[in-house]
Amino acid sequence: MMLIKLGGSVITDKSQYRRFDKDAVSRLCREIAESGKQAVVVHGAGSFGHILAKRYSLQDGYSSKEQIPAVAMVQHDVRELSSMVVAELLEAGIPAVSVPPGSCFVMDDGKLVIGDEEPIRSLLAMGIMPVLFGDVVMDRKKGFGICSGDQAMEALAEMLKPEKAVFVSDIDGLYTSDPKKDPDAKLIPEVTEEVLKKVSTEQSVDDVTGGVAGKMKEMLDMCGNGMECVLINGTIPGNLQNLLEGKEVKCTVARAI
Ligand code: IP8
Repeated sequence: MMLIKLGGSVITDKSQYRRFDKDAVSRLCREIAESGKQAVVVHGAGSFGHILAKRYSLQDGYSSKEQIPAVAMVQHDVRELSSMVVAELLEAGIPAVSVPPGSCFVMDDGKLVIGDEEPIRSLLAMGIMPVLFGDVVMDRKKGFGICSGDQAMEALAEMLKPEKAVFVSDIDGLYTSDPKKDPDAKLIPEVTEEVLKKVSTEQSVDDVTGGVAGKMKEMLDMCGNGMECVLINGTIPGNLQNLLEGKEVKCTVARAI
C-alpha cells in the first residue's frame, strides 16, 4: 500500500487565501486511480490553513481568547478543502472519506495521538480510502496546536506499514541550496541524516510547519522497516503515476541507515 501526501503547495495557491487548484487535484487523483495501487491520501492545508494559523499563532498553542474564533475558522476552512479533495477522488473512481484529525484525535504536546485505530482500519477493510489532512487539533498540554499533514503521515506510516510514503510537492526534491536563489543548486537524489546536516536550511516556504529541510527530517524519522519516503514534484503531469508504478522519476528518496 502507498501512503501519499498531496502538499498544500500543489493543491492550493499558497499566496491567496482559500484558493483551491481543482485542475491539479483532479489530475493527481486520476493518476492515483490509474496506477491501480491501493493508497491512503493525506493532504496539506495550503492557503486554507497556514494564512490564518500564522496570523493567530495557532502553532504555539493557546495564549489568548482572541485565537478561539481562528481555531474554529481554520478547522472550517480545512474541512472545506478536504471535501473538495474527496470530491476529486470520487470523480476519479476512488471511494474516499475525510477523517479530520481535529475531530477524531488529540495531540499530546504537539504529537498526534491516534488512540483508536478502528475507524481507519474499518474504512480500509471496506475498500474505502480514509483521507486525513493538516488540521487544528486539541492538545492535552497546549490547549490546541497545528497537526501538519506530515505528522498524520508519520502516524499512519507507523500504523499501516506502507510500501512507500510519497510526498507530492511543487519542487523536484531536496537541493544542496535554495534553487530559487542559487543557480548552482543540485538535486540530492538520496538523503540520509549525514547528508541533511550539510544542507542549507534556507529552502523554506512561508508556512507554520517548516520547510523542505524540516520535511526531510520528518521523512527520515519515518523511514524504517524497509519503507522509503520519496519527495516528488506533483506539478509535472505523470510524475506521481510513474512513481507509483515503479518507474524512474526525478525525486529525493529518504533512507534511514
Ligand atoms: O499543510 C498544516 O498542515 P500542512 C495545517 O500539512 C494547518 O503543513 C491547519 C495549518
